[in-house]
Amino acid sequence: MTSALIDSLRKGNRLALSRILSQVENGTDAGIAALEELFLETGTAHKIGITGPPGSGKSTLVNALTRELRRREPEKKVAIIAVDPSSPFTGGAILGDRVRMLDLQDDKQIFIRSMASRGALGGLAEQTEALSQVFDAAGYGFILIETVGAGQSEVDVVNLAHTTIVVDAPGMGDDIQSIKAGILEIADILVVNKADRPGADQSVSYLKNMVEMGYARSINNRNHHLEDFHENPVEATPSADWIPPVLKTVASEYQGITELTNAILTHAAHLRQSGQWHAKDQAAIRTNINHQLIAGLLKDFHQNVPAELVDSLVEKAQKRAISPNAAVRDLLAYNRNNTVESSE
Ligand SMILES: Nc1nc2c(ncn2[C@@H]2O[C@H](COP(=O)(O)OP(=O)(O)O)[C@@H](O)[C@H]2O)c(=O)[nH]1
Ligand SMILES: [Mg+2]
Repeated sequence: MTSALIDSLRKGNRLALSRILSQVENGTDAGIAALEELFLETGTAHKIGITGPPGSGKSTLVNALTRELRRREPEKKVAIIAVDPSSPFTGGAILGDRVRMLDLQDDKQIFIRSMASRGALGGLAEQTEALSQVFDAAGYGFILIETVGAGQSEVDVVNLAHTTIVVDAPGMGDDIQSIKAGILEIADILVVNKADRPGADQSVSYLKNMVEMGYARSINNRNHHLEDFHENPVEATPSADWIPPVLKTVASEYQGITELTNAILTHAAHLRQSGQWHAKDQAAIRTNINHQLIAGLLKDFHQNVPAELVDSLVEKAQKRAISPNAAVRDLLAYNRNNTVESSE
């Protein structure tokens, strides 16, 4: 049954796609099986993360960008994943998003999916990555991921993207302070949206300064590691050879969208030429495997080691009779000596 569903997805059936996305999101057996099969057909989509403070205009920008990407590369389908962990609405999207996204709904080569839950696949990043893989296998050439730039989980989400766009707007509270330093560092493209508002030019120069400072820093780091840079060009090439452009947009008026699209497509070409596309893909896969490995090892561990033993060592450590470090050593030794042999 699932296999028929997967075939429908391959043929472009939107209902099948929607059902598989739900299965994957809910972590059902069918969803996990589908993902295993579909992963082998992934690797072509350009994943683009859009992050920034609430109200900076991310959804409006995604809307405009989607239209422009469809116009520029009509053979490519566009998927939008709206990640909003704080949204109380089932399905994630706030009403404003839904309304604005309406003008995209006539185009059957565009698919919008909201995600509010952390779901069965662990963190938000894992969940987003799993949905991206389904879209990728379903032949979506661009996957736009909108997330509120609030914390580590959002950084994790956009780290899985090939291109990260950080959006800010002038006059938002303490202005640029609203962008967290950690978020700035992961930006491939910076956008000052709402450029129709006063203060846009100051925001642009501030961000340009930040970029220059960051660029100088990474150049220093690169010289520091010149040896491994030579030994392993792909792994060690920092993105220092890409200077994040700072662009102005008025998303609600479709202004600056052509330039932003140019920057996105140029960044993709840069990633491919420099070998970083390959490196990013590999890093994302490694992260994915590591996460699953940790979960699997822990599960094995708890099957091998009685909970009472763990409890008794916790108590000993609490009495300061042993250190946590010694407790772990004992537990790992027990696990090693009592591992149930897998039948070959
Ligand atoms: N003046 C102005 N308003 C904008 C612009 N872009 C978006 N908006 C408005 O800003 C509000 C928040 O936009 P939204 O896309 O929902 O922001 P998000 O929370 O970052 O997704 C909405 O009322 C938009 O219509 C812009 O370039 N200029
Ligand atoms: Mg939004």
